[in-house]
Amino acid sequence: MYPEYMKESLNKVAQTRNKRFELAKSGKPVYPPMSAEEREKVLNKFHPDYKPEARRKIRIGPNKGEHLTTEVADMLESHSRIKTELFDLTRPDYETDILIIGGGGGGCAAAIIAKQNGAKSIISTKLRLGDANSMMSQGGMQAAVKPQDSPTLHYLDAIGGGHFDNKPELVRALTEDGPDIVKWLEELGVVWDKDEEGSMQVLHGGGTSRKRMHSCRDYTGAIIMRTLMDEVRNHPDKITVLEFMPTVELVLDNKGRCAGGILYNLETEEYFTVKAKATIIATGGYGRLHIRGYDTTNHYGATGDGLVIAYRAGAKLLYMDSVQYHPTGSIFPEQIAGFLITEKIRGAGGQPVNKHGELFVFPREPRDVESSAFIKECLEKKNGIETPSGRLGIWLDSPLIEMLQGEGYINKQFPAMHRQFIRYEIDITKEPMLVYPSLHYQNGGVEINAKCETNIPGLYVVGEASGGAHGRNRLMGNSVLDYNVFGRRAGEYAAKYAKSVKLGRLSLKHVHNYENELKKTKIKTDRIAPVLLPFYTPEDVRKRQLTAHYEGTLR
Ligand code: MEZ
Repeated sequence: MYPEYMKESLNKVAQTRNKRFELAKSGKPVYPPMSAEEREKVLNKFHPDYKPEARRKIRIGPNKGEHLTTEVADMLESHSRIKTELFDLTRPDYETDILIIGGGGGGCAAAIIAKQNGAKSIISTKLRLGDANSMMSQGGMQAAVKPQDSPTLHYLDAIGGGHFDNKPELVRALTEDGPDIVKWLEELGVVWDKDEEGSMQVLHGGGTSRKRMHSCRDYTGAIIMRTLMDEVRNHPDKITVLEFMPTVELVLDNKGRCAGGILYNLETEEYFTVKAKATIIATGGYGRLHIRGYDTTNHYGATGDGLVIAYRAGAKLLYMDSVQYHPTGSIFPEQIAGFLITEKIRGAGGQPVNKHGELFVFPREPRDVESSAFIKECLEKKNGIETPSGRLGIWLDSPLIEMLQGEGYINKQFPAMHRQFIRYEIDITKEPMLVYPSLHYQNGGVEINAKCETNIPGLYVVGEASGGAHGRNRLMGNSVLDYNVFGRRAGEYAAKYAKSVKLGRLSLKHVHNYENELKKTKIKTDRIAPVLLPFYTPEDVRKRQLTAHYEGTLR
């Protein structure tokens, strides 16, 4: 229930609703989209990435000298969790064709396709299979399947949204594989939203020129993830899943090829060695680093682990200076601060309005621009709504959707969101939600090509852990597509590579060298990474993770 003092502002939103409804219904633009110059201006002044302290030079490793997001540079300039001299790599605990690091959508898609290509894999996952951002995506997946659309138009939208910084070959792979992914997922068991004639239901997202967002109500990620997990679990002879066993370092061979990893059992505190002909990193992003102190929409395990181990092994990173803030994270009730309020709400006609009930921005600008406009409205224009703890937010007018799409639409299309707010005595069919930008996505990552190969032979990266497909700003629904497209590609190419490679002597020399580089550069830090768990993990659990560096035992 909203506090009494918000009622005056809520009344203003209700008073302007009819007029906003008439305009939206007329088909005329409800608010003019910004020009390129206006976008640039609002980004420069208000986007968190553009603050001088948001980036700093990294002093070691393959990207040495480049400016990275400050928290990412701090995480990369860190000590390993392991003492390399303790490991006997001549007798690995496991041997397999492919080690897949990460049990989210990308990892599962890779394992399924690797199996079809005759390869056995081990999935090493920090939490349970499916505990990932893939499970949490709500609004949908972009793919150009309609007659008025095409992969070329999808390509142009993605490139424009990414500020023309995207790697063209990756955008091409993303958009051209899109229609196939819709079909593949449906064949595996995903039940897409369809209209009464049985055609795919599609909606707009921010920055899209055509409606191409495919959804499963507002739990698209959960449906896709569960389907992929079922498929993985159906093949225990070919896919082994090791839960609560994150990979904490990669292993290379004497020719610099990736040859597996060191896994750490979070429950028993034992280390295990895995020898693999090829390795795929699918560890997702870093939202739980809470860059610039922002709340996050991300899963508890999103601590950027894959970036650290790849970087220490010599993998080059791309666009690690760019963070995505989703415009509509929940800001009230404060128990769910940061939670995702899907962009599908705006795709269905929901509007962001200020404390006077005024629409102040085109509702579907690309995410970085929309977020910056919200921050400006709150901080510069002083038109935000204050929460009881002094945070500021913008109304997201959901009752307007019921007027535009018909009564019952919210309950049908957003059942999870509807229920979520009912718990706090807020009925979003009648009252708006209060939102503010929330850290949502890591735009950059390990540099890959369209086969998901990195600069380290035998190391493949997919999904949010990779960089380049989305340039410096991803559009909605392209990440669900991304982990499916590149997960499948990595599974195929890694399986083919695994058939021909003959590994040499295994080594952790790169970890040792990295420690030496820290010393030589006089970097003094007590940071240990991969981080594995966020900093607010309960003290007793956290302490165990930190001391594992010294106390972890070998099997
Ligand atoms: O692609 C996303 O980030 C997504 C689908 C999020 C959402 O707003 O629902």
